[in-house]
Amino acid sequence: HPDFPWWQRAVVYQIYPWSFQDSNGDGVGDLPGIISRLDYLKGTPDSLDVDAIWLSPLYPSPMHDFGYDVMDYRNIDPRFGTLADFDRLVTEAHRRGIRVVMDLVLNHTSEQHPWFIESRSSRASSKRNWYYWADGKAGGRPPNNWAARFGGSAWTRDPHTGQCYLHSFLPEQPDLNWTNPAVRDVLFDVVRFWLDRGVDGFRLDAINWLGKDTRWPDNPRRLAWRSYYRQVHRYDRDQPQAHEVLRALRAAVKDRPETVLVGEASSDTPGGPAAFYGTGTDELHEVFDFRLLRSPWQADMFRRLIPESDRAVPRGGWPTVVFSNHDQSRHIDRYGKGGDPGRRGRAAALLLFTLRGTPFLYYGEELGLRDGRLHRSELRDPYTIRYWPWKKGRDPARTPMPWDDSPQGGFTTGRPWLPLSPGWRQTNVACEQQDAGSMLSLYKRLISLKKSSRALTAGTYEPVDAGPNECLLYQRVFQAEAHAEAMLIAVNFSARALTVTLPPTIPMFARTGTLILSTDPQRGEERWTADRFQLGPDEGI
Ligand code: TEU
Repeated sequence: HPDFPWWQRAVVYQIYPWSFQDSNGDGVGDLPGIISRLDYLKGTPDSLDVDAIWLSPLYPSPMHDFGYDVMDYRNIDPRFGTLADFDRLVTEAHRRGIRVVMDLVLNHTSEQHPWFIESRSSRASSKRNWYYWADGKAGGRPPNNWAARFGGSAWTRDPHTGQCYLHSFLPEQPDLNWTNPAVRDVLFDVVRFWLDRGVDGFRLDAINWLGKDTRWPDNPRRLAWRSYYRQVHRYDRDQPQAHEVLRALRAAVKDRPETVLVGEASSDTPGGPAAFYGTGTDELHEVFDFRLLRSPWQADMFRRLIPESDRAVPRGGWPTVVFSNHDQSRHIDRYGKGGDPGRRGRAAALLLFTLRGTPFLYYGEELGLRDGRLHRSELRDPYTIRYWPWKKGRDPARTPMPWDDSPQGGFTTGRPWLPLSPGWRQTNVACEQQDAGSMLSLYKRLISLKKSSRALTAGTYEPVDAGPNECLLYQRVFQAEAHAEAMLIAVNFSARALTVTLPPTIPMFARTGTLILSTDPQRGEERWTADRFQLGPDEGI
């Protein structure tokens, strides 16, 4: 497996720059803060030992969408530091063997980007067609019925010229017109700009939104609870053009074979997000798969969804495993609902590192960090505010990283931009580093296991059909001429103890092996000689 590209062997750690480490006391995380915490991620015996960091957007931004509204693609927001700080981060990360993946927002800019300011200035502007402008219908109605992801119409009328511009997200995030070659040229230059600064790849935001049907047909209606889904998004996402752009982008990074392109797509077309692998080698290297992230904690669901995800990835593409990110409630809270969050969080960790694909961790999950409990007045994200309290929203998952039990968890000497999550006095890095039974210690063991095992990295996923129903059983199997390795994984999705009997199809060597790891901190390494074994409540082995 040394021949596999780095991103197929990597554990990736997502940093939300607002919340990782503040260095200047303004309550907001920053680049010098991140640099000061790199040892936590790699390079010392205490490190987590991740291989790459993905940084949510750092670009200058009015922060309506906390950086996903970009004002300047070639700079760093002063809240986070300077380009010199960024260069230092890349150097320091690389020195420790950490790759750096930038977030890249191609679908839209900020309304305060100079391109949009120019575009909206007049119908005759040279940049008018860098964005989508259309005439509204009679009676002040928008050009069509398209709904924005964050609520309301996807069109906003600009009083200055009387036309409407398209925004798939907030009105402060006008969509770029990708049919315009000038848009492609300038953004592909941005890609080269960051590659020249040493970044190792990009996480491409909302990639299935690039390209629209510019005849502006209405989306077909359907019945749904939430307004955004009261229409089939047939004409405003998943257009052929997105694939065309990705093929061109893949070709543009061909001369830098170490570069990884990871895409975020929330498509409900038949191919789903996996369509953005293209043939497997001509679009994205990796596409996030949110099936498990969106699933309730049920063995039946996981049993059905895992092979679906696995099969969706074409030859040449590589799967991802992701349970949490900055867009939803943390998985310890989601999966933990109606059960023991701590124990279920540990079982989920076992899945994260033993399923086939690159694991993506979201900062803090390795501590078992819980969602913040926020008052209305503390909310910052417009999407969270709009649907509060009917939807939990995104702010609860964006609270500061707790490093120790000093004031504000060592995150800031000032007032943090969001309050810390409850429990941070125990759930913090310093505490958990002292405790062999902590979530952090489990993550470290799993990361080291994943990286030392060919079965876990390069092996196939083989479901094992054996009861009881609440137990998910599978094997990861690696076979090459000189090396054969198999791991059997069992996860108890219930809160009662179970006895599992292995079916005769499991080969003999798996019946007489070693129990390498249990999510139960009390259970140590065991010799394995029988075809049946016990699982404690919520235990994974
Ligand atoms: O999210 C795109 C996306 O699919 C959203 O609909 C997501 O599901 C939503 O945040 C609800 O949970 C990306 C980014 O991850 C998100 O943070 C940005 O706000 C969005 O794009 C716009 O850039």
